Amino acid sequence: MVKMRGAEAVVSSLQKEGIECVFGLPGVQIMQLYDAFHGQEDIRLITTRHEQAAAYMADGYVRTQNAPTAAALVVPGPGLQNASAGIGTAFACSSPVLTLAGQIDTAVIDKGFGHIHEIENQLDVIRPIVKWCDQVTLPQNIPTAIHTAMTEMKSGRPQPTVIEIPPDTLAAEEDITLSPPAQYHRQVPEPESIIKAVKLLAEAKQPLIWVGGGVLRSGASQELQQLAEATNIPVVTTPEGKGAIREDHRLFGGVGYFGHGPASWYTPKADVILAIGTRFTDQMRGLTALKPPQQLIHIDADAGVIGRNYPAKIAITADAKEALLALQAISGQHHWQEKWTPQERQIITEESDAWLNEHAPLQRKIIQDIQTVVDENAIIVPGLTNVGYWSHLYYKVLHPYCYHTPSYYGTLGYAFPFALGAKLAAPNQQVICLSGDGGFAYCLSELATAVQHAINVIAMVFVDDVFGASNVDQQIRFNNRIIGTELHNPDFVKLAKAFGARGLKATPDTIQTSLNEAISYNQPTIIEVKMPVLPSPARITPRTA
Ligand SMILES: Cc1ncc(C[n+]2csc(CCOP(=O)(O)OP(=O)(O)O)c2C)c(N)n1
Ligand SMILES: [Mg+2]
Repeated sequence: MVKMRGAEAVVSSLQKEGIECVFGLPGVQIMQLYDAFHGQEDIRLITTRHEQAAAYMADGYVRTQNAPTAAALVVPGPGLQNASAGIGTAFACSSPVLTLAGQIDTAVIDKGFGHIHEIENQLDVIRPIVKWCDQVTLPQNIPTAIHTAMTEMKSGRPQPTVIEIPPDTLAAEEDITLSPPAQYHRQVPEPESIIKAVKLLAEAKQPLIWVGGGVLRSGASQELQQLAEATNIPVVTTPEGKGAIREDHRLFGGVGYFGHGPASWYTPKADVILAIGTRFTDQMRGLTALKPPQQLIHIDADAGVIGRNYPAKIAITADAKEALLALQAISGQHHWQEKWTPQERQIITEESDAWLNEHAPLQRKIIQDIQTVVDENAIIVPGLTNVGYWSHLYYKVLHPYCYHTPSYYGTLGYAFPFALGAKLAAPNQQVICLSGDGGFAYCLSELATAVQHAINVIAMVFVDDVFGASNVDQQIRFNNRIIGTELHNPDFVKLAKAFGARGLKATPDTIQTSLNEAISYNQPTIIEVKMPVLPSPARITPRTA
């Protein structure tokens, strides 16, 4: 037990839990905490220009390291509400981000007196987008609260947590005992269901493994690859699952997105599908969606998502890594000849390639040009922009944690700040975000953060002078009645320079040269790419045969 201020207990607890970086924005109720970061060297404190960016950056850091090593720190009321788009994104993406939120003084919480940043029932505002949240009003309870938050994020499905602490609690000095760091708890599968699953797969005519982001969260890429190799079953992924298996692996089938991509050629042919860490969301519409009599073996850390969008013949609530190890352990009891002939797989590749080429040749060229220039382990953050959607289908991810989406949350504006968090987490890897002119503007003030802390991200900003996805929607569904989707843009190169960053102008034809130049700068850089307005995969009806 040591005498310390509540704020010091927070910082010491974060240090013990392995938090390396806190993204915050100061304000009166959290100044005690800001002060407690003074003079210590274990945790880096980065102040952002908007709380949404603090949450996105923490998420970028956490997902890149695949561990809860970053947190966000915000004032109550508007601060937490500003951060909520980022917390919600982390929730959708099963990302364990801790947010520390301020409160007003303990004596006046929920009284409605009108204190600065006051909001009644603050935790109710974020309850739908956190796994766990709590209020701490006694300094001696701070270590347990942080320990509980970290334990929640290291158990079952990892999702964000929030702790709110009033300023008087942060300021008060008490005898405080720190907690030991939280441990990972991985749920093991029930052996019976694993035996049944392996039998069903072995007897299948054309089995398929369908992989979502849960495999990456569980750190199970190697186990996935080993199971695929042991059973000769091809693997397809969601955009969130990209990188779970090398996309040049002989058993990689491709990605599915809104009923497009090679996965949509595989899935209808499969009779048994082993789905891991995924839940067949809306983005799996069209041919990619399962139909009876296809049989689903569904593995997820969250029992609640199993069978939600398609009934599971075999439901396995377990951590992906544990389940994959268990499947592999008994797979040797069966003989696994290749059920998909090389010719059949070749035809799928050719047909899906031809189909994609017909629908998005320019996007394909841009994405392949990016791929040609960047390192194999470059981190790509595709925003909600046309090239970003198509990169789900075209960009070949070769390593885990090198490709990050906002999943079904579809968070416009997350890409640039997320990329800044990713770069801080992996300073030796190239980090490139793909943003639209609309999306980039959400957090363009973070150019200042990038320059201030030398966070050398390359932001490719695709400029079509419209909120493209919505503009194309008006063209297609509303008979070209364009309203409210056109944008007035700054000169992004001058804008970058105004912040002290670098800027380059490019066209789809000069991507390779511009990107090479940007990489050579090793400074925060915007590449402004002039683009035509193009339809997204979501607006293209999936093929019907
Ligand atoms: C927070 C949020 N607000 C609104 C949307 C709806 N939305 C999705 S894409 C899009 C247009 C994006 O425009 P831009 O960033 O310029 O990319 P483009 O489609 O033009 O390539 C909008 C408004 C969203 N996904 N998220
Ligand atoms: Mg645009």
